[in-house]
Amino acid sequence: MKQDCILITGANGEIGHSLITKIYEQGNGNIVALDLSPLDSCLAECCCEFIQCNILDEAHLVEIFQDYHFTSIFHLASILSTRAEMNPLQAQKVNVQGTAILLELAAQQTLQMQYETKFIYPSSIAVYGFPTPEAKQQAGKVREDQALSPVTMYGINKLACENLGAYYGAHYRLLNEGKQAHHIDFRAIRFPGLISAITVPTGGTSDYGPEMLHHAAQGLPYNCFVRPDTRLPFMVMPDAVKSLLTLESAPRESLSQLIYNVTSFNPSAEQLAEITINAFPSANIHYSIHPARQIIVDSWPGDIDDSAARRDWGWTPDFDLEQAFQQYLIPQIHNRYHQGVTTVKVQE
Ligand code: AKB
Repeated sequence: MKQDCILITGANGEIGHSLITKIYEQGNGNIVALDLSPLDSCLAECCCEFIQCNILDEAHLVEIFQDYHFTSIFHLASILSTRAEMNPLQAQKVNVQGTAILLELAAQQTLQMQYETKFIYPSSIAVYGFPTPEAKQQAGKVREDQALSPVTMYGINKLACENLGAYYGAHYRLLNEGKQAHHIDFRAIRFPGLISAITVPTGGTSDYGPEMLHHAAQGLPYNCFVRPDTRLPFMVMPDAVKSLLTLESAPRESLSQLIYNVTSFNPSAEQLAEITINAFPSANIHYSIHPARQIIVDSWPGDIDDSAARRDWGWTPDFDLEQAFQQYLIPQIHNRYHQGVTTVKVQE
């Protein structure tokens, strides 16, 4: 009899850190964590097994699925937007091929166990694409079905994986009889930029938000790579984890779609700098615009409409802009650096 477990890929990444900790705190230690690099020591006690594995190593993944029955899969492993532009082909392999392999294994498992495996997928605002800052400005809050013309490899990959997930959820092996039995329960969230007190991202393009704050807290100067008026939706990590777990536990009948926007607040880079300087008055923030990264954020929406998530599964963030900084980010970041705790720099 196989053990029932939750599978988390990309376990060492930003979302992985907080998601694993939260699931463990809720009393579930049956987590199988997967990552390319060795698991961060602080996460080891939260998992029943850590497996160092490349998401493209299909044979290894098949073996893993032989040992466990995964009730839910949180597929977090991916190469973020800035890094993906540096090696688009590799990004396409990891982001799309890696997801396709995992979806296929989830479908096979569903067939064997006669239990619809839940596949929870973090997508991104990168699936949207506006040709100019003016078009972005005019669009206002963007719904899930609007402006789906991404300009980055990462955005294209995320959109492709949403479609793959929808395929495995509803149409997989159209020509097979009894195809119903193969279908997985695919659910995706389009995340805005994420800010954590515990980890600092690398390889993304919304990274200027968290980088600015963490640099200031450590007394380091920061050169923001986007214009002061640049606006993106953001969310703090506890709300990101809350959204994943709430969507995972929502009854299937209440979900009218497979892919949902979620958001909390959408400050300009200048507003983020002001809040940071108020919290850390010696902060030394300047602007040194990176033209290509500016094009990427200019193509992403300034705000997104998350009313479908609010309606269907009761989504509501715990932190607005003020609460995010005053109740979570500033106190926790301040304490961590004062106690000499090193913040974990993660790839994605
Ligand atoms: C990135 O900047 O690539 C990510 C994202 C917005 O998905 N943080």
